[in-house]
Formats: sequence, structure tokens, C-alpha cells
Amino acid sequence: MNVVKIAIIGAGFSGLGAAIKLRQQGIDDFVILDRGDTFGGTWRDNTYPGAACDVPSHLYSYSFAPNPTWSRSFSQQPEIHRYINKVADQHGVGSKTRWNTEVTGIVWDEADGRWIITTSAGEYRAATVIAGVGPLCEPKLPDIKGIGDFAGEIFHSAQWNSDYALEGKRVAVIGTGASAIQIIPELAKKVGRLDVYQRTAPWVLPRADRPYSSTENWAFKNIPGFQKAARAGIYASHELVSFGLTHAPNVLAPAKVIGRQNIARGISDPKLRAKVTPNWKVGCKRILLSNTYYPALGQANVDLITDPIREVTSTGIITADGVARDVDAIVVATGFHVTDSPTFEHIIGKDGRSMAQVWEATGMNAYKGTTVHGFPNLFLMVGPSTGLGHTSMVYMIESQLNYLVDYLTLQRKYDIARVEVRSDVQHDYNVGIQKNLESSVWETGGCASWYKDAFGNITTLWPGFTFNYRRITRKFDLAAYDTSSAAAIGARNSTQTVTSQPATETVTS
Ligand code: N01
Repeated sequence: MNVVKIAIIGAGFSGLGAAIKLRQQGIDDFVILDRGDTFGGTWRDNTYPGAACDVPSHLYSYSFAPNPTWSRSFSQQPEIHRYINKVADQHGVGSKTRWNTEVTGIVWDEADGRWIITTSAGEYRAATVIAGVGPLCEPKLPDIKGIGDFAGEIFHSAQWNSDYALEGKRVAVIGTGASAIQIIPELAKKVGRLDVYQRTAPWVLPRADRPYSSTENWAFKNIPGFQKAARAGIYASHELVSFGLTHAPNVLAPAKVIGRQNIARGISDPKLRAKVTPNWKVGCKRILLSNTYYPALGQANVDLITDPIREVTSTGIITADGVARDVDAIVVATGFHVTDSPTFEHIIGKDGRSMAQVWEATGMNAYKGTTVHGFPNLFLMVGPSTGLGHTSMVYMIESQLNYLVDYLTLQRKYDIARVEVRSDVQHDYNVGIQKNLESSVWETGGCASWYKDAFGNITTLWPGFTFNYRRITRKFDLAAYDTSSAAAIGARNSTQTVTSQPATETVTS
């Protein structure tokens, strides 16, 4: 058994960021556990052709590790993966990581005041766990009749089989979300026939992607403040969108015009144009960016199929109209388990219930997207109500890291051994979140999306400006927590509360 002060689960943007912050705090007694073998998380796993980021590179990177040599305005997966690993090298945290270590259980031991972490490579005990597992890490396979019987090649977009040559093959893609619209133009170039199964047409806007010139990269590197200014400009322009998404969906009407123009520019056939035109408000689902998706759909070797899928057979797909289309391979681009992630079943809190069981009753919720009542000394990264549809998640991650670092400072100051958010504080916080979402496009936009949970609540997204999240995570608000000192834990039965005052923080967007 390995005993550490802090265990970080996951080596993506969150886990790596946490490790770097711990190092900067002078904390070395920690370990990072990851099932893969390099840093990167989702940017390591999603290797599908065309994988790229929808957020400009200068914003989709750590503020403390700017990269003046991004090759394009929107980076592709290999470059982001390289960036993350370079940052890890620069901060020397590779040696803290246990690769190929799948975490199978995280159980709170109240008597010991520590988490017991079971992994494929043995057991760990840690006083504090930072869960940087990411919301988009558990591929969701569609529940379609017969899908298990398909005899050809079938894989999820996040589990790309690069050993399988798709050249010249008959291929079906199920889904037209963020991943699919990046995959489809790449496949259209090389497969014999491509059947695209669309359940709901997405809004796809032009992508202002271009290579950076050597002069620009020189300027990012050598002109003081130039890269920071570029980052700030990108940040500000994206925040404007958040006002429309959260408070005034009609403000986004120009985006609809731009989306229609993108369709008209990319597709000449009126029937196909009609099929790809969404009937819900822009922003209700994630706004997608592509200059190549619509032209790909218009290619002679590509068919867009909008009849619902009835079943999958051993040789292909049959739609509700009875048409059978045989294929050699099926690419399943149907998203991820987000509000129902299997990860939640593996985290067992103080009363023996899993996070999945707790959230079955209440819906997925946390305090500031980070701490959950009943799960002491656990910090979720990119937890409930911290997701974004309009800007960089790295900004949210860094806000959470501020919160964590401030906690660690207070922990030392007050010798805190156990910290648990108060249930009333967590409840009130989430009432505020849901209230802020009432007028949002995600609620009123007339679409179904993974942003909503089984109760119909939007438990994934941060409502409003991200600088408000930065503001509420700047300081760790001890008053929102019940805390116990190390001495009290030692005494086991006599819990000594350091502080438990009414919390006053509210969410404003
Ligand atoms: O998944 P999705 P994704 N039968 O859930 C369809 C991030 N991301 O992997 O719309 C038929 O968006 C489903 O149809 P419908 C980003 O946050 C970021 O593409 O539900 N179809 C939809 O078309 C994104 O939001 C980047 O009707 C079925 C598709 O599958 C998140 O990842 C790049 C079906 C799923 O779309 C997930 O994106 C890529 C069924 N049974 C991804 N079930 C960046 O650039 C589902 N579908 C940062």
C-alpha cells in the first residue's frame, strides 16, 4: 500500500495543472494516477482524423505556460497533446505519475481520515483526492437494436482504431456533433462511400482557422505583452457570447444568419440544405465550427441520412423507412456519459453511498463545481456546472486551481485534516445556479442536449460570464465548510470544528 498526502486522478489539463500548483506550493508528497501513458487526457485519447480544438490556441492553454509557437489559430489534437507534455516536462512532474494505472475505486475511510484508492496497480491511501477525470472521458455507445451484432469494424470516435485502413471502404458515421463534424470531412476524402446518420442537425458556423506566419510567432515570442493582449482579446470576444447564451438568446440571432450563410456557401442542393438546417435556437446545443463539413456532405460519395436508425444488422444499418445500407465500418460519434458517468459509481463517500447514488436522488451537483457534501477532502476538477459552450475550459480549470491552492494555504494555517462542504451551502448555491439558467438558451432553445440530466436540469454548464466563476473561486471560503483539525481526527470521536459560520457567497452572472 502506498500512502501519500494528495492523490491526483487523471493527467489531463486538470490533473497536470494541479500537480504543477502543488509543486509551486512546495508540496511534493503527491502522486498522479492515470490509465494512459502520457499526459493529455482527452487530448491524448481523441486521435480521430481531424481532431482539433474549437477554442483558439492562445486561450486554450495555461495562462502560466503561454506557447508563442502555436502553428495555427485553432490547434489540432497532436499539437495540443505535444503542448501538454512539454509543459509537464518543463515542470518536472512526469516522475510523480503512475502510468497505466486504472483507478477502480475511491472510498472514504472516516476512521482513518483518508481516501482508499484501489487501482489496477495496487492500493493507495491519500488524505486528499483531486479528481481530474474530466467529464468527456467515458464514451457513450448508442442503444440501437442489433448494434452488438455488427460483423464489420465498429469503434467510438474517442477510441479510434488507427490500425484499420478506411481507404476505399463503405463507412457509416452515427452522429453529427462536435466530433463527427470534424471526422466527416476527413473520411469523405478517403473512403469509398460515407453514410452520415443525422438525428438532429447542428448549427455550424465558419471557423476562423489559419496558420500563423513566422512574423506573428516572432511577435508572440519577442514583443512584450503581445501574446497576452491576443489572449485577452480572444477571451473578451468569447465572453460576449456568454451573455446571449445565458440571458438573452435573441442576441445570438446574427449567428443564425451566419450559420445559414455557411450552409448556403457549402451546399448547393436545396434539399440537402433543408436537411442540415436546424430548427432550434443557436447555442442550445454546442455551436460548432467548420468550413469543410457542409462541402463534405455535398460530395458525390457522401449521403446524409435523416431517417431514424431502426436497427444495425451484421452487415449494415437499416433505417425506419426500411432501407438497408451495408457498410464495412461504423464510426460511432455519439458523445460521452457526462451526467451519468460510470466514474460516479466508483467514488464512495462518508455514509457508504456512491456519488452516483447521491446524485440519483438530487441530480449532479456540487459547491462551486468542486466539493460535494458527504465526500470530505475531495476536489472535483471540471465538476458539475462548470462546463462551457463558448470559451476555454482551461480558464475554468485555472479558477478551480486558485480555489484549491487557497485551500491548501488555509489547511496549513489551521492544521485542517478534514474539510466537507455544508449541505445547506451546497443546496443554496445550486438553487442559485438553476435560477440563473432559467432564461438561458439551453433551457429555452428548443433542443435536447447532453447539457441536461435525467431530471431535465442543466447540471453541466456554468451560467454566465466566466470571470464571475474566477471571482467566486479566488478565495477558499472556509465558512462554507465544516472542518476538523488533525488533533480532532486523532481523537477520533471528539470532532473539533474549526469554523462553521453561515456562508454568504451567491452566484451572480
Ligand atoms: O458528442 P455529442 P461529441 N442515434 O454528444 C448523436 C466536446 N468536443 O463527441 O443531437 C443516432 O456532441 C447526437 O444526436 P442528437 C464538446 O464539448 C469538443 O460530438 O442527440 N444519433 C449527436 O449528433 C462536445 O459537445 C471539441 O440528436 C445519436 C451526436 O451523436 C462534446 O465533446 C471537439 C444517438 C453526439 O454528439 C461531445 O461531442 C469534439 C443515437 N442513438 C468534442 N445518440 C473541441 O473542439 C447520439 N447521437 C473542444
